[in-house]
Amino acid sequence: MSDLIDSLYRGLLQGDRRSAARLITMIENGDPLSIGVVKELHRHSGKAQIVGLTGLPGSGKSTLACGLAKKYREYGKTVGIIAVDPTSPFTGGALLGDRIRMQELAGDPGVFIRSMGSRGALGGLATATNDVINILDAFGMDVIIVETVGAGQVEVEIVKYAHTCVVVTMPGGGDEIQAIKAGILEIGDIFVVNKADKEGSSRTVADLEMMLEMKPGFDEAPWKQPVIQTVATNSQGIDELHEALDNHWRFLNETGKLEEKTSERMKAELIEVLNSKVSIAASKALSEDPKCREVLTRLIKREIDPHSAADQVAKYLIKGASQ
Ligand SMILES: Nc1nc2c(ncn2[C@@H]2O[C@H](COP(=O)(O)OP(=O)(O)OP(=O)(O)O)[C@@H](O)[C@H]2O)c(=O)[nH]1
Ligand SMILES: [Mg+2]
Repeated sequence: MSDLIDSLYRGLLQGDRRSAARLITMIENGDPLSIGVVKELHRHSGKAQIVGLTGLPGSGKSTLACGLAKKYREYGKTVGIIAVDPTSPFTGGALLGDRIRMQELAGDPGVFIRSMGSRGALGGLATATNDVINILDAFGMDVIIVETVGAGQVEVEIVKYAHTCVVVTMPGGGDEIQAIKAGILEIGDIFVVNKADKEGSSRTVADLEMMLEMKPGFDEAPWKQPVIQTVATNSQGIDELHEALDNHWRFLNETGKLEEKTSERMKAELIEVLNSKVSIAASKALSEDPKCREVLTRLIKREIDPHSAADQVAKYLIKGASQ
């Protein structure tokens, strides 16, 4: 191990926040050295409860994350919050609003907050987020909340494999519900209707409950997804949300589902890393390896189709990797 890696590794395990922050920045910037530390830290992770928090833009996810963090602190638990924003650059003002809002938690050594964008990360945002989750886990955070806007595939993918996925919506006609129905209804373990101070909140709750009950297999399902009303700005409903999260964690532990979830999570993480490695290796081979270039040339001349070409390139890659 290089000196830098060694000192970051030790620092992080000893609870040094600066080491954690520096390492996360290295990951964000795609610094290959960071992978060395991530590898070493892996065996120290696997203890945290990972909570995904996703839903409509502006529905109050960050405010809820702060409220939850405060609640967990009352119970003596340490909390990491990762706010993933694929559109924002890494450095500078990523989620400035969140930062200001989260400032009141900032002085607490039991809370670690980070915003992440996608620029520079090796292997994409999902892989970088997984690395940061593992780092905060090894750093000793009991609960790690990962906030993403549930708008795109990547963001949904990131929280899909959390131990508990919380889907946040807010009152306002039926459109919001339609929007979440598309994909994230499937992944929610707990639903939150935030901004319950606004008109139409009970209606939104009723719509959601009806939608959940209509899902095939609802009656036999061992976990019934609760729908919780909150007003994040004045901490209303945070107790209930905290309790629902604890209940779900207990449910996972008592039914053996935790192992199932964890293996799904690790598999998804492995596939993410494999995808990016294969894609990097394939791009490199297609520009450097004469045999792969030949395949590409034949593809361009339409002597071969893309599927067969991919099979051939994959064969060369596997041969190369096993040598
Ligand atoms: N009236 C009301 N406003 C709220 C409530 N919760 C949050 N807000 C406000 O809604 C706005 C958005 O809140 P955020 O917590 O940033 O929402 P978000 O879902 O994290 O937003 P993005 O990350 O941008 O998708 C802020 O101005 C909050 O103060 C609530 O319960 N009631
Ligand atoms: Mg936010």
